[in-house]
Amino acid sequence: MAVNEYQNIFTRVQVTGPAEEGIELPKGIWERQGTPFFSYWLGKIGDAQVGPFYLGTFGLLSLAFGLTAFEIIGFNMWASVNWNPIEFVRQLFWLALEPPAAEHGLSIPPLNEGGWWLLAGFFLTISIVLWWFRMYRRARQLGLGTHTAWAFAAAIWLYLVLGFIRPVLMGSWSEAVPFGVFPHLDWTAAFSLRYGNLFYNPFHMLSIVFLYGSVLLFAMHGATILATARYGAEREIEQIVDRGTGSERAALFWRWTMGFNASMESIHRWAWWFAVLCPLTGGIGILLTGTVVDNWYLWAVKHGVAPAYPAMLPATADPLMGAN
Ligand code: 07D
Repeated sequence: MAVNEYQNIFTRVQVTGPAEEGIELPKGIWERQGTPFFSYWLGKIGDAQVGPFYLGTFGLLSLAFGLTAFEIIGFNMWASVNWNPIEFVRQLFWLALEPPAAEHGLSIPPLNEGGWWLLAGFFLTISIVLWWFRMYRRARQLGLGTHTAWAFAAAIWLYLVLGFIRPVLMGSWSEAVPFGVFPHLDWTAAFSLRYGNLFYNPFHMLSIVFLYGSVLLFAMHGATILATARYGAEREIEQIVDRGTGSERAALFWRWTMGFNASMESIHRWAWWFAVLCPLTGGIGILLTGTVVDNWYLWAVKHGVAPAYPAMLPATADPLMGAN
């Protein structure tokens, strides 16, 4: 094979044959749904076989609750432009379903004053939690470990801190994130400004380390396996114990480049931990904000992380001093 024949960026191999139905399911009320078919273009980025699909009770309920949340959010946004379909599409990215105002605290407000937000959040949370159970149960049913479900749980932790746990600790739903594309970004920027710049929050720092670290590890591992796929290294797991394989060349490449190499097993544990620690540390950072630390910049100055602004201006009198 010429050297450049297997410089694969897109998938070059598509297996065709009878559709694979998967292992037997234990007797239950649900069957796998849908007749499998093959797609050439999906085969370029993944498996060409589409279906069958397992819906199940948790899947069905999760989709139903998720759709309800989606509809509540969508209809509220549409109502906010007087049901004008053109404006709805034109302004879609700017439209929001906002949480209740601060004066409502943690009470249940009227629907149009944040009640819809509370309801949408409630349904969305049920939907996400049901989807978690679906992941867990599908993994168990196939005899897998439950690593995917626990990684998803780490993301759900951050989601719950942002939308539920921290607002409850702060005593107000108004602390939570609005639904909406740009509005949730505005919230993010405003949150950082309100609490003295999130860059100085050490858990935000850690979360970024794991975010960027995940990207780096994914790029290194993906590139390594593509580069050694010509020697069959995508059969990584079988090759863990073998010498003289594609996987061994992959390991040697890194040992020669940086002196140390992950093993074919450990690289996946590196990837899992980096990905999981991103929202885990992030959630801790958000939980501390406003509850334990009110201003991350002043916190950072106090702990010698950031320099204080130099006193450039003459001292000013506080207008409130001596007011009483
Ligand atoms: C958000 C939660 C889990 C999601 C789940 C899915 C649905 C589907 C659909 C109804 C991702 C739920 C499902 C929603 C519903 C329908 C149709 C996971 C999430 C379960 N930051 N920042 C992080 C960087 C700045 C700020 C994390 C970089 C500024 C705030 C991450 C920079 C300001 C928060 C990160 C930067 C600021 C964060 C997110 C650079 C102002 C958070 C990790 C280079 C803009 C969050 C501790 C993640 C956090 C967060 C990166 C800058 C504010 C590491 C690279 C200074 C308020 N920032 N950030 O996995 O955890 O998210 O902070 O400038 O809350 Mg930041």
